Formats: sequence, structure tokens, C-alpha cells
Amino acid sequence: MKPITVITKPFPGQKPGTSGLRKKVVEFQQPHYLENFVQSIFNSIGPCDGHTLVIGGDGRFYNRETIQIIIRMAAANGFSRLLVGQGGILSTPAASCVIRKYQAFGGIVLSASHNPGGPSEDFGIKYNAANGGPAPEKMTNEMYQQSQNIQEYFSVESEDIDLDSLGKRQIGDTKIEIIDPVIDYADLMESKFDFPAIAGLFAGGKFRMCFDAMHAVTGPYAREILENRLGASKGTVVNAIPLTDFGGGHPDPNQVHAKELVSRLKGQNALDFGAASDGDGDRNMVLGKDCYINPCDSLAILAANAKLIPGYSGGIVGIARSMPTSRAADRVAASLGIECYETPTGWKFFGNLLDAGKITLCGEESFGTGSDHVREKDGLWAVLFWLNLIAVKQLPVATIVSDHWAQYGRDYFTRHDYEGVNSDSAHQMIDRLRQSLDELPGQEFAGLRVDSADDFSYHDPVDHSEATKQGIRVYFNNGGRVVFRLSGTGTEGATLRVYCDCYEDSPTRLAQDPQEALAVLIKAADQVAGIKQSTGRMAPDVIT
Ligand code: G16
Repeated sequence: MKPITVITKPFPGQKPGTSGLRKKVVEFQQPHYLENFVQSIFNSIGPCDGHTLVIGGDGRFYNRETIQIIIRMAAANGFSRLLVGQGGILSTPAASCVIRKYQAFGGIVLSASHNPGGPSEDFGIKYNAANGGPAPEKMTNEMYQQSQNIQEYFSVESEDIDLDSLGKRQIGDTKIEIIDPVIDYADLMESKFDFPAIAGLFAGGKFRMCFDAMHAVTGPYAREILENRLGASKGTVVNAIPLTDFGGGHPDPNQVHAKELVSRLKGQNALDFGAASDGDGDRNMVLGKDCYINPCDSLAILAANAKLIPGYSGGIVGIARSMPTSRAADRVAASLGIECYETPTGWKFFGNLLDAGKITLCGEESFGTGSDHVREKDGLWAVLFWLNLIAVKQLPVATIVSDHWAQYGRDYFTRHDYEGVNSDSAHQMIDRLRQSLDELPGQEFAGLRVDSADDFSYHDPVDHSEATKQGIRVYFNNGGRVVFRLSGTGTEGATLRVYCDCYEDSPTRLAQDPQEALAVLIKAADQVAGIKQSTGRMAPDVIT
């Protein structure tokens, strides 16, 4: 092993977004590009001497090559122990679990989440801190600063490490352990949920479900937990083999990209339960027979029923949701007499609240739900929570959902995404909205009057940091709310997200199609922002 120092120059734009640095694979493949960012991570968290680092990814194209580079650089930067998922695999929640369990210094997770994979698609890299959670903004800002001033990086000359067989390897003084990526996570799940009760659901063969792993990272996890430990029939998990290009699909668990699964939950021979997870296993979509559960409702329903689940039987101390997420969870929190925190989009904003013991559950409209068991959102955890709930209640999913609405009312919610729009026009549109905030109250759009409007800022109650410009909120006189923001995870142009939600408690109006229930609000949103004129699009690309 020979240490090497490589002279380099900064690349512009190595600024982590909502969740790490996401770019096209070809951008990462430029000489020194990846190495610069990895060294910037180490410079901002260092000194690294004597510490343990966890490394893994979602298996997408360029995962393995990147892991070899990171192993060499981690050895050169003084880490004494590296825990690497076998085959280079670790789902995002499993990485969080492993970091916490082995008290690592932190971890590097390679993923562009739900974005497609392959030589001309997306890649990503993110750092998770010692609590197992995404690096907070202070840390990612420091990484960016480092990347803009970098002059050299450190590596070693050594052979590639065998990533496929479990066991110990060594480069110089650095010990490398190739670990089973599933077992620690599966054990953690078993400690939280009533596995015998869930196994009972599957035992009679009457309860039928399908889990679509979308050829992404959760396949091995779902097979071990659902089929091996809980006894679901073989074949319950479909698209279970992680592929570098996700089989050419889009590993985004929503009704558009998991169409086949959705169709199996409809009609005469419909399954009782369906679920899907994304590229790196932190998102979830859950479905019942003829029933789609909006992630905002899912968070509220899990919170309302948490006491029925062994891992949460002592009750929950608080809930948090991202600002654009509907206010369904707030109603549950109010009835439980606990706090519901409203944070900016991004799981990293939940970390402090979880660490400080202020919340137990948290979630986002973007198919993310989680708890204090790790510091990431967790797709399979949400699926198991639902299965446990169904096993306890012995009711169809649709009944659990409608019972919830009957008790709390329903927060209709939809998100309209305009993808790959011209970045300048999108920013100009948001700037225009920002400048018009004072004039909006009192104005009418599509027959609705604006009550108030603002640009969301967050004051973290734990470390007192401020996050500003986190989304434009417009509140209307019918109780409806529209939020406009630009995505921080896209890699092409800009993605405009428009979130609409409105509360309804009339028992006769709880079962509408959200697009119909929110039709006027959607129209008002278009008029307030001039979406069609600014984007040149007549309709959104994705509706969730
Ligand atoms: C990431 C973040 C989430 C966020 C989502 C969408 O999820 O971890 O907190 O809600 O992106 O963010 P944006 O609206 O900025 O695109 P993931 O699953 O992509 O890592």
C-alpha cells in the first residue's frame, strides 16, 4: 500500500441539495470529480484518524467503482475501520441503523434515491453523521466550501477489495469488514413490530399482498423480512433483484411509476395489501384493496394508532412533518395533546428533533415516513407498521382509512410536479411570487380569496439555526393552502412542485377524488403563480 497525494482543482456546483450531491453519472465520472467531493467530506468532518466509517449504496450504476475509490481514500485519510455492505449494498435506512448500532463516526451512502440509474442517468453521494441521519445544513455548507477551495486529495495505491464475500480485509492499518447488509436492519424491525401477529396474517393464506422492490435496493431486505421471517408466500416480493439500471424503470414508489402494482390492488381479484419502495429503500407507498393511502394520511394514521404497536406502545412524544405535507398529522397531535413540528422539506431537519427526544414519528408528503428507530425515513418500516396495524385491527385497509377520516376529518392533498422546466423561468416565477406576497391577501383567484401568504422560514428549536426561503405558502378563505417550491433533488433544469391541500369534515364529502375535491384550489394555484405562462406546460408531468 502506497499513500498518494493528488493535486486537483475545484469543480463548480458541488453543492449538496435536499439530500446530498446528485448529478448525472457522466459528471461524477470526470477525472477527480468524485474524489474532490469525498475529500471535501473528509476535510469537513475530520480529523478522521482512528474512526469507523460505514459505506454502502443502492446498487445503481457506478456504485461499485465509487466504493473502491472511497475505500482507498478513507484508508489514506486515517479511518481505522470501514464497514461495507456486501456487494456494495446498503439501503439508506439500513445504513442509518448500522451507523447507530456500531457507533460509527458516520457513513457515506451512494444513491440518487428515486431518480433513474444507468450510464446516462443519475448518481448521488451523501454523508450521514454519527446519529445515523443526513448531514445537517451546517455540515453540507462546509462540504461545499471545502469543495470550492480544494487543492489536493489523498488516496492509496492498492488492489480492489473483494466486496462480495463477507469477512475482513485490510489496507495498511485500516480494517475493512464486508458485512451482511440485511441482518442488523431485519433484527431492528423484529424488535419494533409484533412479528408473530403479522405472521398470523399470512398463515392462513387468506391475506394476500405484493411488495414491489422496483429492482432497487429493498429486494433483499423485503425477501428476508416478509418471506423468510414472516412467512409470506414466495413471490410476494416482486422485482426483488437490485439492478444497476433498476430494470430501465423509475424507482419511484408512486401511482405513476408503480403502475403494475397499483393495478393488482384493483378489481375483482384484488390483493389485500400492496407496497413499494424506492431506489435506496427510504420511501414507501402503501395501498389497500381499491385504496391508495396518501403519505400525509399515512403519517397521521400511524401516529393515531402507534399505541397498538409494540415498539411504540408507551405512546409517542411528538410528531413532525415537512411544511408542504398536509396538516392531517397536526389534528392527531392536537387530540393526543402532543406537539406537531413543521419543518422545511428534507429529512435532515428532523434529526435534531429526534435526537432531542421531542418527536417519535415524522413524515413527508414525498412518500417518507419514519420514527426515532433510525435517523432516516424508512420504507419497509412503514410497510411493517401498516401490516402490524392490520393484524391488530383485523380490518381492511380502506376501513382503517375511512374510520380515521370519520374521526378526524380529511385533509385532501395533491402534489403537481412540472419536471425539467427551464431553470431561469422557474426561478423568476418563484421570485415574482416572493415579491408579491404583501399584495396577495384580499385578491381573488378562481373565486377564492387569499387570506395570507408568506415565504416559509424555520427556526430549529434545538440548535436555533434558521432556514429561510423554504417555500411560498398561500392560504385561502376556504381553508385551502397552496405551496410553491423548487425541488432540490432534480438533475435536469428545474422541477416545480405545487402542493395543494384543503380540510373537509362533512361526513358526506369524505370520499371524493382529491383532484376533484381540490379542483378550484388547483385552478387558483395556476392563476396565482402563472404556471402555464412561466413553464409553457399545459399540465403537470406527475400528479401524486
Ligand atoms: C429527499 C429528501 C426528502 C425530500 C425529498 C424531495 O428524498 O430526503 O426529505 O422530501 O427528497 O425533495 P425535493 O422536493 O427537494 O425534491 P429522497 O427519497 O429523494 O432522498
